[in-house]
Amino acid sequence: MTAIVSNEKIPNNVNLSSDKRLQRALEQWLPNYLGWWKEMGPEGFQANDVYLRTAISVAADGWANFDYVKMPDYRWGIFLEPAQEGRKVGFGDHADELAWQQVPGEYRSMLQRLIVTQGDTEPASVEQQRLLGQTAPSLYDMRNLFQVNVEEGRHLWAMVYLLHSYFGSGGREEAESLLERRSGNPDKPRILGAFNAPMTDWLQFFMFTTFTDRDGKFQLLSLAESGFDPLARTCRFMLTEEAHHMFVGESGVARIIQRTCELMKQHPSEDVTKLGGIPLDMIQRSLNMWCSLSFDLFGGEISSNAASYFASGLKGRAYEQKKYTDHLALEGNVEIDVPKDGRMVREQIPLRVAMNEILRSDYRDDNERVVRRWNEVLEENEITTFRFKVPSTRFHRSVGVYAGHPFAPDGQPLSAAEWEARKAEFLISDADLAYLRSIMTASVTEAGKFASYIAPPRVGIKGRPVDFEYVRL
Ligand code: BYC
Ligand code: FE
Ligand code: FE
Repeated sequence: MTAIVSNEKIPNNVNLSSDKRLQRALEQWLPNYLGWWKEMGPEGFQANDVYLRTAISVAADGWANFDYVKMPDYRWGIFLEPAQEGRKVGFGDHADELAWQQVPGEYRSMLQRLIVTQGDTEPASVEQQRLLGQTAPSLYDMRNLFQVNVEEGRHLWAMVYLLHSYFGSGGREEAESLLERRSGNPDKPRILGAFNAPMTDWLQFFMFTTFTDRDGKFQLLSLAESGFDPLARTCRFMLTEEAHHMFVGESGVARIIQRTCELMKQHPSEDVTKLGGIPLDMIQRSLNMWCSLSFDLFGGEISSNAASYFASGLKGRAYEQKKYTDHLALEGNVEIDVPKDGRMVREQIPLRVAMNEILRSDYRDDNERVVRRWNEVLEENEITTFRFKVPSTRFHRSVGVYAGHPFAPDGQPLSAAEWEARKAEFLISDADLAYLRSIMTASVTEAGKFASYIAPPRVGIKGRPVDFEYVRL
């Protein structure tokens, strides 16, 4: 195992050329992947040069390679973190046994299902974002979108490598299906809810990369603990890419907030929509939408699936080794409020069955930190009349114990009639989306220029100036 990535047709650090059958199988999957990318990847920009980073090594400085690339020529590859000698299963019923280098037979279908679910989200997000290049607020932002897109494509490769290597013909079939489902298509939808939701504009894109990519962070953290070693190592490398996706989202929203504040100060009596800005309450409604859709991605609060994943050593908690001492989780409970007969009843959920809730709760804390930083932008601009808030995990849920029970963003129960009457106050509405479309009709293509609703970033990419030509049109 080396940290350096080979220069083969499929770049890799897994010594792919030593396994000719696997190499051939992946080389056969490659044109199908490229077919999918050309059909469902960024529409209209396949022939343009984009200033992208490509991984050339899994070492900490492995991201040093920045250059112009046409997206279909991006070197999608297979990169695993180096193996740790003698690594043990870190939790569950097999704790302290040697980590598995092959799929444990009894857990085959469970493990395959986890990998397929993870893999399915990656192309789904590319599909959701495929038209956004046509309305980018700047070349800098357009480049960031494409960087995220090619890396999500690589995440698909990461999961397809596992399916092809370890799951035989069943795995190969699943790898094909990953290219056949389509985000939002009622006949062949993507597996998880949020990955079928439309993403029609850049505010939704920045919220998605803030909140939904952050679900990616937490799911990858828990799979990085897996006793199935190839999965753990794959996910650890994916996490390095995920950090950039969340940066794109968080900084994108921060720049929109900054711009809104500037417009509010320049014209204190004006509605910012008259000036082409995005009102703070509209930003909050988009936050509420993507944060709640993303809470659903953690699954039910009470989940026997999650208990099985933990018991079998396949999926741990985030930072399982670093943060916990009891890796069996056979004792103790998590308390949650469950709606029953019109009121909330406090229930004790045994730890293993509550694993989804534990991960969601860590995720929620991370969201709180992000929203605090967005509020600092308001503070720096001396805006005292508004603060952003993370909605309650009860709010707008379609999965788990709160599904079908209306709650306000602060967690207060509502009647069905109150929900209907106030929905447009809580969640991004058709009217909001129509307004956003009206201020995002075309891309801003002059280097260094930015759309009316967003402030420029403080610095460019990899030492390049903000007015660098990040995409050659
Ligand atoms: N939508 O026991 P339950 C990323 C299903 S994001 C639709 O409550 P479980 C990325 C569930 O499948 C990270 N269905 O949940 C981000 C089950 O179905 P069955 C993606 C849902 O199984 C941005 C039933 O409901 N990675 O990487 O413990 C851009 C009851 O399930 C949903 C992963 O998700 C939903 N939201 O947990 C690009 C990791 N939630 O059995 C990429 C792998 C639940 O009744 N996946 N269901 O047919 C998992 O670990 C688990 O499958 C889940 C669900 C956490 C998603
Ligand atoms: Fe991803
Ligand atoms: Fe991502």
